[in-house]
Amino acid sequence: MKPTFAVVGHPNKGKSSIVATLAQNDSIAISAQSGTTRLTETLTITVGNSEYRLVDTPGFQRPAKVLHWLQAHAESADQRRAAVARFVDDPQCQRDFADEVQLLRPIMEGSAILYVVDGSRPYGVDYEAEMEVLRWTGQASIALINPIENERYIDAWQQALSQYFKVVKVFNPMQADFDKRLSILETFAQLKDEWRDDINRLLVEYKREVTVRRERSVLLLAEMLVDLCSYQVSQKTLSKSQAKTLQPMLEKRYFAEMQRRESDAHEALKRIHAYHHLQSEIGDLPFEEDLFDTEKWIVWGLNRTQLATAAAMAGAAVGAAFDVAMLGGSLMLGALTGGVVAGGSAWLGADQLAGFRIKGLPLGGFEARVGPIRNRNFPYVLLGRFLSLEQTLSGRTHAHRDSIHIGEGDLAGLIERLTPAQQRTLHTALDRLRQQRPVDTLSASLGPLFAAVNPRG
Ligand SMILES: Nc1nc2c(ncn2[C@@H]2O[C@H](COP(=O)(O)OP(=O)(O)OP(=O)(O)O)[C@@H](O)[C@H]2O)c(=O)[nH]1
Ligand SMILES: [Mg+2]
Repeated sequence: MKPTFAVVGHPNKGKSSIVATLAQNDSIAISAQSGTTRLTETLTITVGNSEYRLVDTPGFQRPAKVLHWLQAHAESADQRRAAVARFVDDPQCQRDFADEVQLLRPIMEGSAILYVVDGSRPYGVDYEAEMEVLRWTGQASIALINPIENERYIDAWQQALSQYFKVVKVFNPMQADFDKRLSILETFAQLKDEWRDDINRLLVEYKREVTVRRERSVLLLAEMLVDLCSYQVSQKTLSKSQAKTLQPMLEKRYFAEMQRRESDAHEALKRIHAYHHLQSEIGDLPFEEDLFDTEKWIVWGLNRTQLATAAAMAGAAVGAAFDVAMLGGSLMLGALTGGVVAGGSAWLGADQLAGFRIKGLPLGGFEARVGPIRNRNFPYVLLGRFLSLEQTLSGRTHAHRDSIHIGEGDLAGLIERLTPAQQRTLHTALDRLRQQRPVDTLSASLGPLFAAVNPRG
């Protein structure tokens, strides 16, 4: 049998939340309503070439009565496991104690027990009946204290639980980061000797998966940047005036398509992080409100000073706006004062944001064209928005059911965490993208940013 763990306990104590977090599965039913899980559900968690199973179960409803039934069917300790087996198979019990039958069956079939309690509520004797019932199964077990609201009663719980369970751990499914999830799995490896190798292999696979996910995310971001920085729409017309009238329509199409492509990339990033139901909301790419007001872009991208530094590091066309020599050895973003950079929107490329052009065609007729955006900040805006989502996703567990707002990140702060050489590579790559020049170091230059967002993966 593969390693299998049944998560059991009182109703509404975060059993399903723990399953969702460990399985990285955001489709498991979780709610504030007690009795949300009514039927046992077995999830197979595949990581690389390894797998294990988690069983989500309904909570104990009437443990004292169940214990009473069991006591009436076992005279001595050697008969206890058989009594639980009878209980699970008994049609009358299946009717009277549907939840307990559901939760005990997988345990009788070989699942180890993860017993969950709430560390923010006091311990009480009424828990003893369910712990006793679990003990009667004779199955390997550990206890998890979930500090739902606070950690006030953790000590009392630890005292009580250690009477029944060899291992007692605190585990908060809403906050568990990668390391915490891994350390819980390590604990599972102690439960049964026969599962140890499987679980150790799983731990290795988990670490490998982090690398794979990161590579996929970097590639996705690189593809989106190339796509959106080079995107253009065009239409042929017979006359020049006809081409002119097309401008608003083409721009609308252009911006809508850019928005859609960016959103597709964000959805793909969610899927890489194993989110399939997560709703997110982000401000539109600030295109249409006021095309010349690139100040709005600074929310996600860089401010003018930071852009100037970036341009200087990339060895870009800086002469018109300021003297490279003034930058001296300062490589850090924000080292300049805003006043250094004159030039304004022309330098930023803001005055031809959408780049509408009409071109005469060699064989007659005209072509109206919108795009690509040549604004210096544009790739940074896309980058900042994508990394902001990455940051939100990697700092979250699959036990949350609320939607997310992709807020302004701190792109400049992230870039500052890179080495000067990495910064230079990044700025050079993004500047080349903006200029429609080929970049073969794009993925390599983006990778370090993901490490800056999340050093542990
Ligand atoms: N703040 C906080 N809320 C939690 C935590 N764990 C669970 N919850 C919330 O507690 C409620 C119950 O969580 P579930 O995971 O559905 O609990 P359950 O034990 O599976 O409940 P049943 O299926 O009804 O037995 C949900 O509203 C969760 O969001 C936690 O660690 N912190
Ligand atoms: Mg549940």
